[in-house]
Amino acid sequence: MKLQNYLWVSQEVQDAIRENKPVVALESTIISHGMPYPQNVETALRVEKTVRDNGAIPATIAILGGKLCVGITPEQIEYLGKKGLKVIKASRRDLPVLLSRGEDGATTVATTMIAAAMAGVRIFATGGVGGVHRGAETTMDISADLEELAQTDVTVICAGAKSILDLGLTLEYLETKGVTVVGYQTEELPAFYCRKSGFPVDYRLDTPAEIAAAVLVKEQCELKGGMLITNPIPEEYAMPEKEMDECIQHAISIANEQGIKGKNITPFLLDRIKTLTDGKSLEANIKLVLNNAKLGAEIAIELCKQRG
Ligand code: PSU
Ligand code: MN
Repeated sequence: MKLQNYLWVSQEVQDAIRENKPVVALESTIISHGMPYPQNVETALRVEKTVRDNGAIPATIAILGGKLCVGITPEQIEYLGKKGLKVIKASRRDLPVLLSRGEDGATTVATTMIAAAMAGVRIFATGGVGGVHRGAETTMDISADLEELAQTDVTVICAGAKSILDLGLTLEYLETKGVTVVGYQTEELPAFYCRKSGFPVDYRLDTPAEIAAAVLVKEQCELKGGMLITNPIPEEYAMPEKEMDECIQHAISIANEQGIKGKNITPFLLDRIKTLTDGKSLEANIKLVLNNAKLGAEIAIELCKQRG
């Protein structure tokens, strides 16, 4: 199959998939564009360790030399982290040209899902997913992550969506596309830095086993598309809602003034929010990613058990 020309899967991940062992996919845009160096590399390695400590195998995904690589090395993580914003942030539309030219790219949620699905990895943990941006009724800025959730069979564990997005419209979009939004031990969609958003999720599920059971049904019925598991940031690391709202508003107005658009908007806002919160948002971001990695491992383990 020609696909093999464009897909590379580490031996460890290949063996795990064949033997029905738990694997958790991890993205690389969060490394290159989501956090500054060196915290980005430290976090990516800690996330991998968290997955392992909880009994699963991590598979960090990136595009290197024109291949979708599933299960990259710590050296490759360091390379992407150091290069930072100079790496191309690669969503679905970037794949044809990057792969044909043999280039590198950091995978977003969308492209990480694509590569994970190609490799047979069904569980993916990250920080936040893209969504419908505020003002999308005029800008049409809707992340390709949502379309990917509509069509690619990978379950994504995240801490909800940041209120740099229009959370209500994001939920409506997901509903239209048939994507189940689960709250892990919560009825309310978490808002990334904060545990609450005021918007209800579709279903509250309280254990990794219940989540795995739902994932398994999707697999067995061959229902296409992903599922979104939203996991609130641990109480002790959550940021005050009012302060966050103000920061986000402020960051968005700076972005508008400077005319930041398209794929640059999310990295720009993350960086601004970090400055406006004195680095506290970065600390919260790291903690919630680690928390998601743990839940991802637990769900992956349950899924393997239930597959039998
Ligand atoms: N949200 C975050 N951190 C991130 C991203 C989103 O808190 O790093 C990244 C993810 O890789 C996500 C992408 O898939 O941004 C969405 O970008 P866009 O809205 O341009 O599709
Ligand atoms: Mn966008």
